[in-house]
Amino acid sequence: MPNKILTIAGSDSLAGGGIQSDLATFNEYGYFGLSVMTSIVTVKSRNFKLFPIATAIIEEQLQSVLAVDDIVAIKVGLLPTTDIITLVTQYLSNVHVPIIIDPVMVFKETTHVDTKKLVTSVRRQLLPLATIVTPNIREAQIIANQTINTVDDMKHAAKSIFEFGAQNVLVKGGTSILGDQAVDVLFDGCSFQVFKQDKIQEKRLNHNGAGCTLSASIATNLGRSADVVSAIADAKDFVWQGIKNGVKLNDAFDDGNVWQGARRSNYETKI
Ligand code: PXL
Repeated sequence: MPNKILTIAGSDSLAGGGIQSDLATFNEYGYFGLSVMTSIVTVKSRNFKLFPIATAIIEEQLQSVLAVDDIVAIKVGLLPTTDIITLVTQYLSNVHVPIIIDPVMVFKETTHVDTKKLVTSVRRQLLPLATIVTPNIREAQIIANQTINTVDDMKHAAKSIFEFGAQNVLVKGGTSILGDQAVDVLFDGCSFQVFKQDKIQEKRLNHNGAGCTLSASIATNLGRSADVVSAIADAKDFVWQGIKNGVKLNDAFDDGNVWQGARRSNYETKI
């Protein structure tokens, strides 16, 4: 019987990120994925819309999934309002499995999300629940209240974010930090671990959903009791292959989606 794992996140109908990417990732790792939908995101060319789901409906979903036995890990993605953050925090405060918080506040597709209101709730309510929190550079800047241009800045931010109560902080550099390498920085309260990978040098990058997929993959690895460093190293390989073999949508989008099936498919073509 497959292990059960849960995502609490938004819907991305284009399926690069959000619930769709999480469930696809869970499936690739042999897990049975449950989900609580917090919002619906739609993207039409450059037009990005976010529709929060009513808290009463989210609460029904939480009660339903949390009655399930033996869930091995929980991933939390987009929680678009402070009320939704408060609700989810209440339900997760008595849970004793790894909780992976992806503090989704900034989207590649838009700048129109009011992060000022959300950041206090993220810091005070969500971060103390986190086995690991995985902000991208822009989210790390907001949570740590500093600018980030270098790997040293990433380390400084990771330390500040740790102070809000997460057990581990992974600041994801992605393509944002200058240089040929994509660098991520982990801080576990004692020391830093720097992860480096060659940047994929392509004009059109199929990387929508990279962050969601990474944290979903980390969740599956922590769910089978991997240590945090190997959980991240494996997740980074999973996402790198997903970008390298990603999915173009159409000519209106510069970027396409990560493909969660890439590693399996690459493996299958080799044997
Ligand atoms: O990848 C960030 C993200 C997270 N959650 C949802 C999304 C997106 C990006 O579009 O739609 C629901």
